[in-house]
Amino acid sequence: MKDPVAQETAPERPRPALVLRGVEVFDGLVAPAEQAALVEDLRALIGAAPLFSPMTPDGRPMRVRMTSAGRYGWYSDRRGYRYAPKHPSGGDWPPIPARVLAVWRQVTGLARDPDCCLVNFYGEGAKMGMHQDRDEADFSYPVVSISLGDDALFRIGNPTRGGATESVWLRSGDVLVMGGAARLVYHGVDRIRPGISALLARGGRINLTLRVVD
Ligand SMILES: O=C(O)CCC(=O)C(=O)O
Repeated sequence: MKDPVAQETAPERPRPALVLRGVEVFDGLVAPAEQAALVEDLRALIGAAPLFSPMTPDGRPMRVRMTSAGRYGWYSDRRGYRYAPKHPSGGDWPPIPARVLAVWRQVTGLARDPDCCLVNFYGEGAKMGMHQDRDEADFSYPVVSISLGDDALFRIGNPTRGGATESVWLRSGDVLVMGGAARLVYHGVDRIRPGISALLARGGRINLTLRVVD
């Protein structure tokens, strides 16, 4: 028998504005005032766990600067890509801000919270090559990504490398979910459109990527 109270109180999952190759895009899900509050949360987060430029396993510095929050942070050096329990300075990663967790819960409806919030900072000229997110133990959990600041041209490919791709411009406040059959699609950021947004005082783009790790 249906529980009428549960029906009335269950939060409604928003509808994506666009589904591209199974990747859901929620346009402007984070309202401007909430984006500004998130930037304040991130200012404190980056104060506690400063941005750094990881090395790729073949020894090149990544163009995107990064830090993380949560039980794990994402890290890369000559030893490869992996999750690390500590910031490279040796300190703990700060907790994931409540406002960020609220977005995860809204779009996933999951009781399980993410273990890692990767913070990617894109200055002018920064980009991220096509890759799969596959360092996590259980691919049944989606990946959720929040865009803040300047626009980014996000490219979506296939579950295997190569083949045709399609792109979408992500704007400040957009939220993207890669789940189900789209959990392992190759994706990347070709470029940002600098100076489009006034959200970040010195310009640029911040992307928050949320994942369940283990
Ligand atoms: O910046 C983005 O929108 C994507 C980030 C991403 O793909 C990643 O961190 O793995």
